[in-house]
Amino acid sequence: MQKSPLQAARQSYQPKMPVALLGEVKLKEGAATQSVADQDEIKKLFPNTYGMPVIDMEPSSEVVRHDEVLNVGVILSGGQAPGGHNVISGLFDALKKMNPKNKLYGFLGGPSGLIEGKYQELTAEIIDEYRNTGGFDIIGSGRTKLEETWQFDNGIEVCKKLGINAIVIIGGDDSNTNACVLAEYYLQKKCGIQVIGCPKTIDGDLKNEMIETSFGFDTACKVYSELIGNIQRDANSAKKYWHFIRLMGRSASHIALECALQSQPNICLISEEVEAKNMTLNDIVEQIVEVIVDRSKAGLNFGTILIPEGLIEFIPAMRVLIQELNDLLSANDEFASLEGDDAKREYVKSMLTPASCDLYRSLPKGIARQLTLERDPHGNVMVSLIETEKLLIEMVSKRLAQLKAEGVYKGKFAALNHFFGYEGRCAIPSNFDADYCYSIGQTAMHLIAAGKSGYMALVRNLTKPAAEWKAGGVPITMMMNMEKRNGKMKPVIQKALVDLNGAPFLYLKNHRAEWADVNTSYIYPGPVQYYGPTEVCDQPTHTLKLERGGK
Ligand code: FBP
Repeated sequence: MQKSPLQAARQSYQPKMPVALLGEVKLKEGAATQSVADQDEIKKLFPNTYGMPVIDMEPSSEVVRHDEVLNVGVILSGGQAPGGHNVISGLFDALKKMNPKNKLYGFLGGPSGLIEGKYQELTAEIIDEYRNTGGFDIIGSGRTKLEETWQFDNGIEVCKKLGINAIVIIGGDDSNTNACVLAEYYLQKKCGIQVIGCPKTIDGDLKNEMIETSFGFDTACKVYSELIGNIQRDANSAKKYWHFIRLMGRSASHIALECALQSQPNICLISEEVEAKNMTLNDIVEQIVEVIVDRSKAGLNFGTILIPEGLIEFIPAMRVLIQELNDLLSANDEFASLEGDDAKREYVKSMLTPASCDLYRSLPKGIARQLTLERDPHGNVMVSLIETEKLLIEMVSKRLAQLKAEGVYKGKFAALNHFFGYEGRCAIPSNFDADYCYSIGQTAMHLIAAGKSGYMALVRNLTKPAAEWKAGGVPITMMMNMEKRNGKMKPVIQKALVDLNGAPFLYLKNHRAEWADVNTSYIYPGPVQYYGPTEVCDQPTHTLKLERGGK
């Protein structure tokens, strides 16, 4: 593989690790745990993995021999996130250090690789090619949902054939839910296959009292913030466009919020606030228009607006519509068999409640169609395909034309739309993500060596230097609750949305009037830096720092 000078240099970067993982490790178990909600149901569904203790890892002076050969299978699941390759290299290094005869197998193309027996042994030569690189291309990823008994049983057969003792699933909330279901089944079957999860997702919504952040969020937000900063500098130079920038992140607005903290745009919408204030689409438009009109009075016909990709789901009336569409479209062969957009539109209109039907009809046809696109295998609306930024431009533009006719607005409105998502998901991991992921991989291996299953590898204390990070394990059942998916109640890991009482949102709330103002407050973060002073290269996100009491 040909490499750029930076790629070549990154290959020899040695990730920093918590002191506890540098030598021999001993595990310390805490008190029994319980799920975050719906304790009775979760306990009933997970009799073997419910209530397990949180685990802390500590340095040990006792040398442990690992004579027994351990084979591990690893799966990358869901959307790409910078650092996945480092989780695998951390896992590989710890596995080989324990016993060079141990083997690591990568299941190809996500969870389906396990079910279909598609795998590749990951050798030192392969791993070395991928150290500190972005992407999931070492083995590929996929979104197959592991939920059927035949899938689990196929997995047992494949693992038996390869002598695999443990599977590591690197994924987001849905994939780690899969990991837990699989762990439970394998314990119940007493088949001797452990399952460990690792917290991945750029969305930043896999976090809770134990998991401080998911990996990939740091790098992705830094990449988007660089781009937003560049756009802001262009806007401030040319002074002629309003930039409507939609940011990935699914339901949660963590990415938009973090990018706002890094770049200080004129407006940043937060879906969770929209819902809490029961705002309509028109309320959102009015909020944007107010800032545009005010700035135009000072001759400033330009600015930046950040829009979380999940916004539409948080507008209460829209949420009802989406819920109705989810229920209507799940496994609906009649809808699937209809030919052409018009027939589908008529069918949908005939099945919705009157209020949802009115709303559906009021939407531009393109957006209405995007709302009925196929859900992902976990039942989620694919919000990355809904062009909310274009919808807002259209509505804002109409409203400004009205205000112009009334003589209230005298400015000039020209808008450009952007969507940042795929640009950041496979970036070369920041030092933070490179270090964090490598440590997660090592931690996962220590959990396996200790015979644990149904745990997520845990690395915390992340605003401190890496040497002071703490490693351990958290039972996945501890993060679970019951939610409606594809029309049925299912046990799933509870997603973390933006906390409107949390320090990151309060920081935005306290500063946004100033950022919208005519005095430019833009920050231009510039590109991710890998080599140089710690304060430039090794900083965690503003979200993490604010949540942990600093900034
Ligand atoms: P994960 O939850 O799998 O990490 O998803 C990350 C994500 O990038 C979301 O932000 C986005 O909505 C989605 O994946 C896009 O999915 P796809 O890659 O299938 O287009």
